[in-house]
Amino acid sequence: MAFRKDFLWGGATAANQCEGGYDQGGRGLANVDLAPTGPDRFPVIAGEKKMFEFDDEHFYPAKEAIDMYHRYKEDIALFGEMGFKTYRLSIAWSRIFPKGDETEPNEEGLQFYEDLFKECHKYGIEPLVTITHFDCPMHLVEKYGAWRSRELVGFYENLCHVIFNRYKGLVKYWLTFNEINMILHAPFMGAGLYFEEGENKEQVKYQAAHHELVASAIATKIAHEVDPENQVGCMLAAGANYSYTCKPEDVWASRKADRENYFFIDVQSRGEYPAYALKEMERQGIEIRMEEGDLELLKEHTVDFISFSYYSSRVQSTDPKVNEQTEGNIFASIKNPYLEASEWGWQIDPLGLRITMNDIYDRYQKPLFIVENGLGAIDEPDENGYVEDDYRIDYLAAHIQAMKDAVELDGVDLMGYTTWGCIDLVSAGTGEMKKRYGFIYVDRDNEGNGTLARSKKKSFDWYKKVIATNGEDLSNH
Ligand code: P53
Repeated sequence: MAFRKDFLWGGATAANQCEGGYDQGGRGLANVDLAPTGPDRFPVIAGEKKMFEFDDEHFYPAKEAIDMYHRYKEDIALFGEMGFKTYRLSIAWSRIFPKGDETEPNEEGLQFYEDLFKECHKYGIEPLVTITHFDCPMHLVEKYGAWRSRELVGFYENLCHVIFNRYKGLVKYWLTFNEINMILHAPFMGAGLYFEEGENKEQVKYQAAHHELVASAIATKIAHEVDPENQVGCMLAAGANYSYTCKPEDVWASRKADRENYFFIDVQSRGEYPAYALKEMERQGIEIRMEEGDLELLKEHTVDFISFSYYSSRVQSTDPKVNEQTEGNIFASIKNPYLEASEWGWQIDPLGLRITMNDIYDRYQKPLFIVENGLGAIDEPDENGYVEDDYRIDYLAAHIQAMKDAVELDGVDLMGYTTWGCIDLVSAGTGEMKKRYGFIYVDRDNEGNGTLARSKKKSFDWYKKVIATNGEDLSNH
């Protein structure tokens, strides 16, 4: 048997992409609510276009999303039917602290997640909780400039105190920041950063990153103090960088691109700013303001496991003639001529998952957890909402096989696997509903029309079988 007996199979979602109910239960407004669909989405999530309130010209898909706020019981029952061992979800910070800087939490928000976690346990599903999945209360954005301000560390610490105590015994797996490296690529979505004219963006991003890294270490400390059973992970948007050729300059460029992302995990897992990053910051004139005790916190409270998302590998080249890019503006890279791509231009590379797992395991030697993987595709349901999604089954089977190889043939220690968007939800990159990842179809379109009814796709029963056989049977029949 390749996988551990207690291997954590499941699926993953994020609050802002599925809950909706953006103004219900006392919830405050968050950065993620204000990302519209359409051409303005990228400038907004990149912190280039200011959108601090809703306007009439745009559609904001997170407001209602797939209404999981009201339908979570039905959805968790379906996860239970598939045999999920775990369900990765995120807490919406602004449900617990609507403004972010209050001293007392919002009881209604706390109760909502308590009920949800209890619902999971009814089906033997262990919640895996992302403390922040791209969300930051808008009040913190407007009053403090979000994570550029040191004060956010204290507000995050309060949040952690409250949730670790309240959910003790209900939750034991925690992730501090979803795709912490996203701060470099989509800083408003990743960390609430909006840039003012003339600001040194790199300086702001790395200062904000320092605050998140310290906050992550403090969260790990508190989690362990509140309950020694708690296990805390970091979370990286992963995907190995390949060199386009064997030209040493290309190889070096791909190493540098890897380091840009590993930087965060180097701090969270090894507990120190890596030498290469200190040198690079020095060259770029970036100065990180630290407080006394920061370096000790980072060193003493490293993560228990490394989690990551994997959708694709990436390619680097130094040759200006090699410039054909993949689609997708957040993580665009050079096109790999050996790979096929999804309808959204994300290149499909199962072996790249095995390579990425080995890279990460070699580097940190801690248990790994794949907390996102999957295919965003256009589904065509029949009149009963059934989708024959063999393309999704093929994608997942190939990636699970690669992950099996990493475990069985390479000895990588893997705790679990949660596919992204186990139920169709709003795309983070584009805001579309049309880009679907789920085993469960949701009747809703890009403009917000539809009944929100849930129905099983072909992949539903397939994944159920994969889980029942602990990954031994990946066949599609
Ligand atoms: P969507 C880009 C590249 C890698 C991971 O993405 C990314 C993104 C954002 O587009 O984000 C993660 O929805 C993220 C999820 C997101 C998922 O990947 O654009 O953690 O919130 O939905 C898939 O297809």
